[in-house]
Amino acid sequence: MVRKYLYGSPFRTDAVVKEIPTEKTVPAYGEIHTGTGFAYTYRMDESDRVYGLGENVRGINKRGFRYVSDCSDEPHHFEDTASLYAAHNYLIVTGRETFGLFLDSPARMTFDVGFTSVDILTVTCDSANMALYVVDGTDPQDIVHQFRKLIGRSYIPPKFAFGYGQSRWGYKTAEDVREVVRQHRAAGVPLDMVYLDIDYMQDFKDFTVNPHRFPDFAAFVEEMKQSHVRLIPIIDAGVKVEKGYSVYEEGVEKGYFCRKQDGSAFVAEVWPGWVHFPDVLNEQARAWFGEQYQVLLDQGIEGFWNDMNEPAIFKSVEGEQELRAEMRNYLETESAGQVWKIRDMVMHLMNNPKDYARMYHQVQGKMICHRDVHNLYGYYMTRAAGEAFARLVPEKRILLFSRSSYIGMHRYGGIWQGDNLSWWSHLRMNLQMMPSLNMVGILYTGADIGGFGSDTSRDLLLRWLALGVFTPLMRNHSALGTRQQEFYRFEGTEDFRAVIAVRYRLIPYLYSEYMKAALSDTMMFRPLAFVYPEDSVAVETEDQMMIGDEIMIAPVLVQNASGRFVYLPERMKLLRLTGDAPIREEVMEPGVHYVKVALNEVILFIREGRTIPIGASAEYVEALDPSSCRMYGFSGASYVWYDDDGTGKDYENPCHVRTVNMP
Ligand code: MIG
Repeated sequence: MVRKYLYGSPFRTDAVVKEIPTEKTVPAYGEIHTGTGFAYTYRMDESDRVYGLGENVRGINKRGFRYVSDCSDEPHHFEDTASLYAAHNYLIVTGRETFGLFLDSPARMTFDVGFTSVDILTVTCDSANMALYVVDGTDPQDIVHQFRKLIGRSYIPPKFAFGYGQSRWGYKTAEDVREVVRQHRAAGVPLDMVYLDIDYMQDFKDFTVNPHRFPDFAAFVEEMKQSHVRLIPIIDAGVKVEKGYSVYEEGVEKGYFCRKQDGSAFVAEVWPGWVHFPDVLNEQARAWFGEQYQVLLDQGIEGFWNDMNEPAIFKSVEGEQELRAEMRNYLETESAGQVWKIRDMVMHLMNNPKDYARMYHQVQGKMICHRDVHNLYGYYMTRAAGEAFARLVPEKRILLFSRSSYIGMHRYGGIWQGDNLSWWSHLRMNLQMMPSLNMVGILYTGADIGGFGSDTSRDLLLRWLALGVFTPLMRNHSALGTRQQEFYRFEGTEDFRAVIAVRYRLIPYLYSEYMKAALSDTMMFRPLAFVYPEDSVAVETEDQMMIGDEIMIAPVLVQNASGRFVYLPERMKLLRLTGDAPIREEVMEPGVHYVKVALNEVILFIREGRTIPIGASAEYVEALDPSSCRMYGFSGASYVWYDDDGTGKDYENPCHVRTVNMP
């Protein structure tokens, strides 16, 4: 049961797809205060656990810390970074009482989950206008299910998107890309996608391709397809200000860029230099921006990643002017030594709230200050693309994922988990974010494998790949200037092949579980706490994960470990997979076990009474042979197996589902 409460006149975010009547009474749980802002307070019982908040730092149980929804470009986030790239204002409280909360406002919001005061949960929002949804249900999984029905079906990517992708900020030319493909094919390492980062563009102009680096782009896209590799270009939020550049000129002419309050252009600097931001909150502008993707679709492109859409700003014209003035003032009045002041001035040029307050949208004839709707920008940019694809290529699934997001965006695309670092703690965070993202409908997701910033190491990359084997988005990506981390940069490349090939052996199961989760509004990645709520050890186990109804994973998350302790809440069968080698199996009793895990090995646990299909690997998704699948697990068990051609949209067709028994 979902109930809706309205305070003031909230901005219509389109997070929710189901119209439900507004309640006249007050919510059953917690208290609400409105004034200049909005505040929700709930007194937590000692036994209460709090889940949700999607893309965020720390554990799966969010209790004991505070988090802020304020979409931010945070390439150096730490354990205490309050805001990442997304705003997912959704919580589940479970314990004495069990309920879900969705606070639908695009304004900045703070979640103090027993941080200031251990048993008080407070959500405060800068704006007093709020649509609040309260979900009653029997348990967290039921609450997620009802919430997911409220916000609509999750995005479904093409099947090739379940393959392995190689990316790096720094691939510049067609030859760079060819080399990546050659290396993978030569070593027999599966590969389905190579990502194009900003250097493929002409001067970082969206929807252009540098003709010197890619002399005949369409032919190159086709050449790659002959090698069964899709190119996935990046699109940035900012459109370069440049006379003669059609996207810029058309946007200006039609008034489709964000402006300042006085109607003049809002100008900011990002990679292309000075840019305008398309006003994706405006319906016409959104349709127009979405149609720009056609240029690349026409050249054979079948997938995109949308970047810098918080939107990230290096500086604005006004910010630069202010800095100059402050600098002059500082140099004239301050004595030397306080260098940090200058540093701070420069730092605050980037992603400055003052700039977000200067920027305006035109929504249904009304000027809306960007500051008040900031958290929607990434969602709406990605929505622009998703809506356009539905019009331009209605029969086709296009791969699409975004950096920034808000609840509702899961209907149009997935996300990657932003600029992480090559840290073991970020490997753990990747795992722990998965179920929280599933709670808000984001199923197609994964993190930059190996870590984006800083230098990775061989064992970190192998362990990260072994987790990435299970995440729908499996992409190795890294930043310019960091250690190169394609598998072939390391010794013992056969170990990498052994791990990545396992992904392809598991695609029949992973794709099936993804599709079932999407089609039935359920989670693919489930915390042990949701599956074994009566088991007090399972409830606190956050470094293992359930995937679908059948398996549990327990990735190695620390350096120099030859294995790890694994907690089994029930009897399970351990499977050890190394490339195409015969799978080694062992039934294990409930309790704690130390399990050795070699660097070239992927382990998983099948629950008692369950079975899953595992096939032979292949060099790319389309070469997978369903007839190579065998059922693994417990004899007599049956599995509901979803499969389709991975391109069409007739998901509901019953011919895609069959029940298979383990002999
Ligand atoms: O300011 O396009 O998160 O994946 O490689 C950095 C360059 C801009 C940020 C993205 C990252 C990408 C990078 N981008």
